[in-house]
Amino acid sequence: MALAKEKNDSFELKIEGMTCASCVVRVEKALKRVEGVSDANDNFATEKARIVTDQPIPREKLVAAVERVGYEVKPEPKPMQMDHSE
Ligand code: 9UX
Repeated sequence: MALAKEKNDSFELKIEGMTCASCVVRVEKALKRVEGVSDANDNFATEKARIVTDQPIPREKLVAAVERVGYEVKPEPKPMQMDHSE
């Protein structure tokens, strides 16, 4: 389940429980400490973290970093699945 990402690629993770500005700071710091992450910008309103990489990073590494500070990464929505819950 490696996230084979190119240099300077960016992508989003949905973070569970990131509900205030201090959460954002904690999660950003945790993500920026992961090897290969060059930048992380979180938004608690959308509960998303935008991560910029400078080398490929396994998704599990990012998930582990988020979990270490007390949050969870939501699973990616299945691409072809219709979702009427919103
Ligand atoms: Mo304040 Mo954010 O306890 O979880 S840091 S809501």
